[in-house]
Amino acid sequence: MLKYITAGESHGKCMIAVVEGFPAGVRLDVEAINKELQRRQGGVGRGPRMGIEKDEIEVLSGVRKGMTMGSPICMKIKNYDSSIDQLPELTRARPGHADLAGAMKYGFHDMRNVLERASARETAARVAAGALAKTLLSDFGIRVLGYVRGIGGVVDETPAKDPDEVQRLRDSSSVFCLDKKAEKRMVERIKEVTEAGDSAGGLIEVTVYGIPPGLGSYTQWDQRLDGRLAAAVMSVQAIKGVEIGLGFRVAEKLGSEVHDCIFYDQKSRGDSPTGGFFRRTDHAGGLEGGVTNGEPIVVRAAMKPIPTLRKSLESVDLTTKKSAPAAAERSDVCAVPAASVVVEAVVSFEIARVFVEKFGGDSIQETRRNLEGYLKQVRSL
Ligand code: EPS
Repeated sequence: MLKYITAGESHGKCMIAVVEGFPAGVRLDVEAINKELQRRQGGVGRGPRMGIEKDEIEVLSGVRKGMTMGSPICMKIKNYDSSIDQLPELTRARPGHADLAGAMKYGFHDMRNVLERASARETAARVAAGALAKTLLSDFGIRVLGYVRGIGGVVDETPAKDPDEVQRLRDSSSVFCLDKKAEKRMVERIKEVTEAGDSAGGLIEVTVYGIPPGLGSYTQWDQRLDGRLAAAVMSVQAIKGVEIGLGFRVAEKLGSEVHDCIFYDQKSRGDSPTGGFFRRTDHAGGLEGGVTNGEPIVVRAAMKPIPTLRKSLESVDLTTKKSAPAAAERSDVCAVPAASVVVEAVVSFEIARVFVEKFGGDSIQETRRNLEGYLKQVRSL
């Protein structure tokens, strides 16, 4: 089974991602992975730390002569700020951060022991694992694109139809959204929030293009792909809500407005991965019964504002038990653009996972053979 774990503290020596069960025979594209890591470091609203770090991977195992061998792939990202042992104690918990909950759980008095691992620095390792998964998916024509839909109440609902266009627009935006006017307003909003000593959250969307039907399963609760994707996305630091397709908007609409009518085109039967079946809308976000239906998967995530505020919130000092303003550490004001790269990465990994579960993943040749046989079966329905 394809899986990954991460290790490393925010100001420790490095971040690590170990990916297990990755097929043999894939060329490991270090440049493509580093490009994703650099994207994660960017976007308006990031704090001074990103000027210190230069995220790039060093591959420690699982690859020979540039090719994966089926063995665990260990990727290391060096931390340039590795001051963990010199940093002062943190005793004034930040509301919204893992500080207090973590201190109660582990019995720590110094909450730095919590924040070092709870920190979103860990997402650098997740992006490395997700970018690796994306190299596998791209071999099968599957594209995963994450972009920003909103920051601090400024919303961008530009349709995301064509993947080339989405990528072009996103990559030319300083906040990774699709509309120039919205970008300007989002940047202004981040500026206002920064001046006010506050922080801002936002909305992220990820679309998976070119996904074959039949991934995931309705036969058991933990095999439903919608649930698996929601868990993967919800596990990203600061994500408080996940939607698939219309998501929460289905609650106020009628059945005739929500469900995607089914059409069939005899002519495209031979070349479409769905054997000629298609939809004109994608309100289901590509998933029905927890199974892909061949339409693009659309996942949305709501990110809360960063808990570290220059204008500190009310809290309590763990040592004195007296009221005290929360600790104000160096931090980002808005990391929604960065989080869009992370959400894209975790969605990519989950899609790659379900893909090799269905088609086999000892080697890429095996995966390809099984996919081709399966698509033949779909076309003969
Ligand atoms: C974070 C606090 C900041 C962010 C960090 C997440 O770090 P520092 O305290 O070192 O300034 O920059 O994010 C990253 C380091 C990163 O790579 O994304 C936190 O407390 O969660």
